[in-house]
Amino acid sequence: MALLPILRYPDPRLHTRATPVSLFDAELRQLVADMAETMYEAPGIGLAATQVNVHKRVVIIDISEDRSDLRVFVNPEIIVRSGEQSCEEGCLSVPGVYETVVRAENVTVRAMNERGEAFELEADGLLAVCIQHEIDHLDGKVFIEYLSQLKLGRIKTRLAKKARITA
Ligand code: GNR
Ligand code: NI
Repeated sequence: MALLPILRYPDPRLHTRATPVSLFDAELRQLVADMAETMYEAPGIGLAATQVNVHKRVVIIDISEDRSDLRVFVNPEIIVRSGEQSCEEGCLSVPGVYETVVRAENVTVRAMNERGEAFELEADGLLAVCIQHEIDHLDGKVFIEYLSQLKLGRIKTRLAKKARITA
């Protein structure tokens, strides 16, 4: 197991479009194990491989209170979406920034687990938000890019100042 470094916005590598997984091998299972360790340590409720600079379509999510319900989504695709919800989101790649994003309330996702077995899952609420947030990462999109140009500009300025202090 290993903790992986998490890319921070505005790292341009966060805008990479991840490629589908075709090999369900030991290397993939090691990636999932390392991502889980990294997510739990952060701590976060989701992590996309993009955030640890691996540009494969792999997402993990655990929204349970006691961190006992790890879900793995390889090559995830949203096949049905409906409704609308607003959620204050955060992101391990944009630490300290929390902003409301409007997304679908219900999604049906089709994916595979780390052994290559296909499944479908219907989700709502926070799980649905998280699935959409993570698949966005695989497509190179970070949640703050849904905000107005004005808000995004202010966040960029704030992050640049913080980066100068911590550098
Ligand atoms: O830990 C996380 N919390 C969170 C809260 C609201 C909406 C989405 C998220 S995902 C985030 C972890 C992360 O950055 N995943 O990409
Ligand atoms: Ni994120």
